[in-house]
Amino acid sequence: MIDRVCDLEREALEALGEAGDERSLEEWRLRYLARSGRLSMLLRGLGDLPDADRPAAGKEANRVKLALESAHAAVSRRIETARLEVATSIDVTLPGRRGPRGGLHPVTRIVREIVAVFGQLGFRVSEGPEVEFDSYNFERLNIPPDHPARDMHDTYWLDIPGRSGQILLRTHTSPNQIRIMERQRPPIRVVVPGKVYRYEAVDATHETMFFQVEGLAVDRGITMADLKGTLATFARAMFGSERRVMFYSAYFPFVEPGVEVAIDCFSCGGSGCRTCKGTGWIEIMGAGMVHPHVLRGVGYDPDEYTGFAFGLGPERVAMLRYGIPDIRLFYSNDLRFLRQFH
Ligand code: 2NM
Repeated sequence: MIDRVCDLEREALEALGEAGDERSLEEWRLRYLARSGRLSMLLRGLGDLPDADRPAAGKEANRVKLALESAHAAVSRRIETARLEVATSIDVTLPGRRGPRGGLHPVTRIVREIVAVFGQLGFRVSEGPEVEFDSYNFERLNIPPDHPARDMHDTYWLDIPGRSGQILLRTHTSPNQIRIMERQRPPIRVVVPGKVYRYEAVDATHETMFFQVEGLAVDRGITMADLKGTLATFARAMFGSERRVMFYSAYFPFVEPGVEVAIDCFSCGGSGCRTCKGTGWIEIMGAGMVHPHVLRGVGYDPDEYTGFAFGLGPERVAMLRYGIPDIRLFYSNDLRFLRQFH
């Protein structure tokens, strides 16, 4: 028995030399010293010894137990001291590592820039709900249920019991212009940025969610000349003070007359290139004089008040300005793309 206890002591002390950290030290303790460890197992055999041998064996076992315990304590202190030395050797006065810094999305930047330009021209900003009534999105914008213009807006309808075909994701921000006109009397000068939704096939120039910035000015005596002056000023602020601006006839149900606005190509100066598809002109927005039906619908007398409205796509502006070939890049969350605009 005494030999076996001494053998165990030798083995345990040798194994302890290998314990270099808290975890291996604890493994050592469980193996040799714990209640179910090797030493306890040996001591359980004491009772089977002849009476004469028991005291000496017990004494030896106790000595080994104390020796292992104090060896354990010594190694434990050594490990703890080493750990503290590492901790206190950290120079807390060193500058910290910087975390990655975020940046504004390119579309957010363009939206803010557009809004800022109109802000300088006296326009306020308003944001409205993305979930809308059919009446605000279509009917009150002079787009009745059977109107062919509804085909231009493939709509996401919300599936709400008892309200089928009434609630949708707005296909343009214009319903908010209706809300604004309903709430207040002219003079109105407002720009409305926000997300819009269209249920359509996604490709390089079409997404199902994208942004619009629309705007509206209503007052006594507003004419097409105000529209032209305001939008030409905007176009030159966004694309260069030397831009030529062209207005040509176009159809939108909520305006009459309606126009499209183009600038001479800032890439080739008008001689024709990829950016302007060889035409020398780049279409940047739609606009028009607010339709009398729309004005009457919000309680304005079209003989007293007139107004112009416009709309443009910030993704398209960003694509033109930065030469981005595919609208899907904006919404794919690829940091290699997005980081270029920080
Ligand atoms: C466009 C083009 C032309 C427009 C009209 C209105 C409202 F509500 F006043 F009637 N809001 N926006 C409008 C007019 C939008 O986007 C291409």
